Amino acid sequence: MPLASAQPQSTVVVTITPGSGAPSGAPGYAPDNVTVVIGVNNTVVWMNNDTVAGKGTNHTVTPKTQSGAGDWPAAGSGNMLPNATYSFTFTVPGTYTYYCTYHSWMTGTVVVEAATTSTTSTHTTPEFPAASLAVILFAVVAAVVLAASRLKPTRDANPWTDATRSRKATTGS
Ligand SMILES: [Cu+2]
Repeated sequence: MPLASAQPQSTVVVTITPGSGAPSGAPGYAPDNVTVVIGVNNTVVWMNNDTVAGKGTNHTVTPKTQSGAGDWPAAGSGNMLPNATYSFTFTVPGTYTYYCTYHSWMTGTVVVEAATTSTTSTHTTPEFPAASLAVILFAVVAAVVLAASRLKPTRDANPWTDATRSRKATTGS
């Protein structure tokens, strides 16, 4: 079981194309070259779509070379009947090549790249607090403005102020 952080968010689909059982159908895998990123799309699904005229052809997805500490089991897919699917989740960065044991002209490559930390943590996290901070700031300013405008007429209509003003006027004359 791979680590939780190595779990992909999406899969990459490689199709075994109709007619790939003949040399003219090379390389037979479409796309025959894929690059995946661990934690993003590091599960590759191969689909045997070679079902021409309802009969179809068996194929395999068999590891040929793996760089570094590649952990792709040598058996690969084993025999794949028409419409069969096979998937493998790559958890070790490196370059992997594979082929079909029945048809030597069928070859493909998977390049596995290490997880980039910026995609999950550095990029998305700061944007949310910044946005909510702006909303909070706007709400505070709006509340202060609203409160100030409500206080004003109340102070003007204060009877105490009016009384003081009229008393002053009386003593003045
Ligand atoms: Cu084949």
